[in-house]
Amino acid sequence: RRTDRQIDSIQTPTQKADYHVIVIGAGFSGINAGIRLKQARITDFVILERADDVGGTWRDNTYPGCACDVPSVVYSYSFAQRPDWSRSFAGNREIHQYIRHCVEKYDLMPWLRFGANVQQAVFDARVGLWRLTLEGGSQLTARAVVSAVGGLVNPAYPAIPGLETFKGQQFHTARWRHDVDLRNKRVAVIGTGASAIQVIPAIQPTVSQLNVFQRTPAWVLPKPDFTVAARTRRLFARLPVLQRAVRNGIFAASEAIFGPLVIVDSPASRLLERAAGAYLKGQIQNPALRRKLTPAFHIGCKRVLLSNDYFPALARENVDVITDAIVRVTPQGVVTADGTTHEVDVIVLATGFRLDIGNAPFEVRGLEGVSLSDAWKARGSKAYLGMAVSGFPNWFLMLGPNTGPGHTSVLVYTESQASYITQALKTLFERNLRYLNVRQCEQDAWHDALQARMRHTSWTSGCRSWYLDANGENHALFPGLASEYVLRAKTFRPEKYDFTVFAPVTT
Ligand code: N01
Repeated sequence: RRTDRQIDSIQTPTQKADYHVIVIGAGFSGINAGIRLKQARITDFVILERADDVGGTWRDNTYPGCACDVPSVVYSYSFAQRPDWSRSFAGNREIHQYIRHCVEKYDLMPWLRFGANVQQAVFDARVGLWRLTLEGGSQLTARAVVSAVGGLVNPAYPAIPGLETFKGQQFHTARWRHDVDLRNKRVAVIGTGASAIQVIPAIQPTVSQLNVFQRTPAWVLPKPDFTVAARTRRLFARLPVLQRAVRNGIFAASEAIFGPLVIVDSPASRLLERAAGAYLKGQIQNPALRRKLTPAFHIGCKRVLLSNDYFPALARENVDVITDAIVRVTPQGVVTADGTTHEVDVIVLATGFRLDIGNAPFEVRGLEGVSLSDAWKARGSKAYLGMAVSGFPNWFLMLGPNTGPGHTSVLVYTESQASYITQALKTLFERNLRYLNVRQCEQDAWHDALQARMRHTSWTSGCRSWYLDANGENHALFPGLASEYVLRAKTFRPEKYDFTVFAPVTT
């Protein structure tokens, strides 16, 4: 048995063309997959990243105030705890640094290929190989692909008439323009979701006027965010078991407190709704503003937001919360349904992302040339355990359909998936199979059971959110506790798959 040090010393040239495994994406999921593959001694792999750095969403989102709304000890790999988080809820820079630190710690750099933008992936069933084409024309092959491309990557730009005619600066929160000086500017923020509630308090003291365009108010709860004392950090460094206990405690609490939010109108969710209502009342004294900020849907239907400084920022004199619908944008500003033109210098689009759960932003063709997008358009986004799609052998998704968390850390899911996929790949290679193709009946049974449960969840209880597709179906989140998912995906069960062994190739 080789030691970790020996495994780490195996170097893989990233410029070669043929691999056992190609991982696409170097965010939290892809890096997790890389670490697991090395630990399983599957070293003939590469992680392709279209950008020039690791970090995924934590590389791309750099807006002022950007931080995680999940506690740092849970929003980090369970196997790579960092004892010295500066805050209980880390900011984006610290999380990005953490991902880079993990790349160093697990010596993944030699396995990373940057600027590698996949354009197409086609399965060649005859030889059991995925053939990938990169931007620029390079061709790569792999026996298996782990698609870790992320779900909330591509900004959603609103279709507001005249937006392009605006003469000031405009940009999306996920593409923050740090060269635009907001000091003493009149700024419009469109949207009041998780990104907006972090940006608004961060820029409010700087700008002269802030117009917040709110279409739907969100339920907000206080965030137990604090600086971690140096003494606590030293204690965690000396006693990792203590930090693990804290982590497990927070995870269990999030399952217990927020998990019942999954079930529509449960006693626990009614209690939380009352707590959020009381919090709003305590924070906003002005009754008219409070009315504007009171949601008209059950808590949990949209993401519950955590913030200590959002409501106080909205109550400041230089902030207006505008609830009249936006009808168009002119060169001068934003026009609302009441006929007012709100003149501004800068428009910040905090309008969220185009959900691409599990679907790669490039063409994927499986058995008989079927395209993944077409298959999902025709039959809905289905994947067994959110990872394996029938007809797309040896193609594994991370954070695929219905494996997003509604209430806890997404990393609980990615860790579980990295482990499952590694088990599947070991089976593939050790038995020298041509391919593993999940059985259609298993995929359908998994999907149908989840969708049946989905009907009783808060997410389908009558609000608009990015969780729902055009048909009102939720293919984004897992309708249960994270611990249930972890249990279900714990062991790779070959009987769920059709095996195809290598047969002599006839020409
Ligand atoms: O995006 P959102 P987000 N006119 O879709 C409004 C993760 N995240 O970037 O609610 C006017 O939630 C839209 O209005 P409505 C997290 O998973 C995590 O804020 O649809 N308004 C809404 O208010 C989160 O859930 C962290 O009526 C328009 C807002 O824009 C996900 O990312 C931090 C509009 C979009 O809200 C997305 O969050 C940040 C239009 N045409 C984000 N179009 C963490 O801390 C949209 N809106 C981990």
